[in-house]
Amino acid sequence: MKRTALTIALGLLATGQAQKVQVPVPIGIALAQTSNTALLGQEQVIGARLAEKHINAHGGIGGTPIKLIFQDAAGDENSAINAFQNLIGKGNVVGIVGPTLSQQAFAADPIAERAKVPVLGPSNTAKGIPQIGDYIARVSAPVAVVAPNAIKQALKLDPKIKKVAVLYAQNDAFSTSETGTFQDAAKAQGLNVATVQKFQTTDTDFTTQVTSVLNADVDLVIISGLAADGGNLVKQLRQLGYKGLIVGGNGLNTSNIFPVCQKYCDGVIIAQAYSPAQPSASNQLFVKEYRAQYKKDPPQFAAQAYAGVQVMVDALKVLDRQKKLAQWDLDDLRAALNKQILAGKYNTPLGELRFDKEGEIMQKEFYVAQIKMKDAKNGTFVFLK
Ligand code: 1QQ
Repeated sequence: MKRTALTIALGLLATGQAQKVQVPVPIGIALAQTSNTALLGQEQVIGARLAEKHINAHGGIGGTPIKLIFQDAAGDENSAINAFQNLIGKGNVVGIVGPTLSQQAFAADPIAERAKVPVLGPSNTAKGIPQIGDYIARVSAPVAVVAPNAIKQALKLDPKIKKVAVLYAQNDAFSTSETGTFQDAAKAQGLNVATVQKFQTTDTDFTTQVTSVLNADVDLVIISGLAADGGNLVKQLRQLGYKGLIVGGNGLNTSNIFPVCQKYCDGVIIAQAYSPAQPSASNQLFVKEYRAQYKKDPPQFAAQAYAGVQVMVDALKVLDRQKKLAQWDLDDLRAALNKQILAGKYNTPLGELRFDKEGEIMQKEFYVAQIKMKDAKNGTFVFLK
């Protein structure tokens, strides 16, 4: 009895006083606000901010508002690690939505895992993300279930496609994962993968790769890279004379590539884990609020970031009903939140979703869109499916 009391007292001395959850409830957002990756991250920041605004306008969590704490995770591993460390140690966040790239998630998620802070990946689609640890889940469906849809649509548009060229950024974890899926899917569709070309996300000149593609005389090109490199590759393919269909992967999935490939973006086919036409009540509200502010339909990355914040808040609402959040010890709440995220079912702009026991998203609907350019600057994603 005495011994137990002493052990507890020593424990408290060692750890300091248990920290309570702050009000407004801090949720960490570690996204690419700068660097080339901000072409993708900007849309996520918009989605997260819209979620915060919507949630706080509707009573927050049982009357307690939330506060998103932003740390720029840029496009590299070290920035993501620093962002995570700041959010966990200084921001006292209950959980983190981020980072933008899988390449960064493999480096930064283990920091959260060790600190027992739940992470929801808003756009980490490489194979193996939820398996990083018990505290890691994602609202971004993996390449394995999203990417093959684009090839199927390409074949619907042009059933005569036989030969394919595949290109990917070899220094990026998502791109290497996605190209594996693309190559398997192409072969499963009976296509001949005539050439596989590598590049770096930092490359700006793709003459060598494009020359190989043209020599292989293919009728479909499939690209796994990020926005700036991917956009430039599309542009150079067209400028050097490639005429066939182009499938772009998730890294090209933003209207922010329009200034890069301009009129040459026209026709690029990209699979989607989100559609503005998704009929859920949650999505209709999201679309309305997004349109009111930005005068266009919301893109996938904004919808996924919105869903990430929403899932965290929905799970926090359940815990708040057990005991008001401000009365929880922060460590206890982080652990309980992680369990609750995995236990719940959520109505989000992505439709109804839940998680398997590893934190993998279970999502029902997927789509494919094709870029239609009006002129060199303005274009839209037209949904084919
Ligand atoms: C990943 C991705 C990126 C293209 C999202 C921005 O899917 O890194 O996993």
